Amino acid sequence: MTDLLQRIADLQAEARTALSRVQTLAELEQFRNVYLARRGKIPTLLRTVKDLPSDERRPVGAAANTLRRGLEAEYLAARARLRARGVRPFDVTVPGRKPVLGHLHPLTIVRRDIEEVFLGMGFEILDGPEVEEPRYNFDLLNVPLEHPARDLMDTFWLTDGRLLRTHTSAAQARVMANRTPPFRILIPGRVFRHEATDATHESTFSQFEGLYVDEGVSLADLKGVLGEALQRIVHQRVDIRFRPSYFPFVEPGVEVDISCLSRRGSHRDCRVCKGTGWVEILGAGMIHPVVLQNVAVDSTRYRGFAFGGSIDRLAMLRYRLTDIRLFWSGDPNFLEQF
Ligand code: FA5
Repeated sequence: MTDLLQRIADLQAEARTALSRVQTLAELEQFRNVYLARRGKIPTLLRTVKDLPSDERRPVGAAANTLRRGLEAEYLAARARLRARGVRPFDVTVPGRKPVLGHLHPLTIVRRDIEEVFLGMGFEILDGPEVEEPRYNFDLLNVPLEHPARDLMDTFWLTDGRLLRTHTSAAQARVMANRTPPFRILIPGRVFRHEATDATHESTFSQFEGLYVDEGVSLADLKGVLGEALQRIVHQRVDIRFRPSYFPFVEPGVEVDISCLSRRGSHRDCRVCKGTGWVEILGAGMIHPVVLQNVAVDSTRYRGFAFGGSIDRLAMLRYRLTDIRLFWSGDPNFLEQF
């Protein structure tokens, strides 16, 4: 037993000498590895205590434990000392650290630009709720319950019978019901569709809805206003194409495409225009007389046009992006580029 107690005393002397030579935190860690870590000399010694005859176990175990606790305390004190030494006094001549500044999301930049362009054309900017009643999303827009056009959209339904609006057109009836013509209104906002995503489709995206109601408004006004506005929003010369289309709340209806900007020359493998050279940006048309009657606008006197476009797709064209899903990816490498 005296042999073992002597070994413990020797180990203590050895460890103290080693600790007194430590100059840096790295050396201190080395010390801990040699003496105190799980495979270090002291825990290894402690593990042998259980194999000793019972009368030796207690005194040897007590001595080894006292050694371990003492060295651990010395190790912690040495660590605190070395760390404190690493702290330099405050140096007023060191250049300050530049704080990272936040910035607007690209969709916000483009939404504000769209608002700016339409404000310049005499439009008023309004808002509508994202959680909507089917009445505004469908019924008042001439899309009754059993109408197959409801299948045109995949809807996120809430358990209380309401829904996440599938288009900003949901706000049309809300705002028109509270106005007397003439009026020009723009309603930007988020919309939600329960559909598979790809390079040009998201389940959450942003639209801007426009309404222009006055006496004598015609399809020519629609073409003029949209043609001018889109050029200004995309910030460059683009070709614009109007195609006949169908929406139950307009008659006639059109879809508007912009020439694809994501590639110069060949669009053969382009994910944005899928080889066609055109990107669909919005749906539009002359407001259906039934919709005007639904909101108590005299459809014999007033006519109007409406349009609903994708802010995300305009932003894709503006910044030449090839995947709409980047906007909501939350990827800082993407967002820092704006
Ligand atoms: C509508 O949402 C109609 N409310 C537009 C409208 C308003 C027509 C007023 C007539 C009068 P549509 O589902 O086609 O229509 O969507 C409008 C535009 O949003 C499309 O042209 C397209 O550019 C964009 N879009 C449609 N689905 C998605 C999607 N999943 N992700 C991103 N953009 C989309």
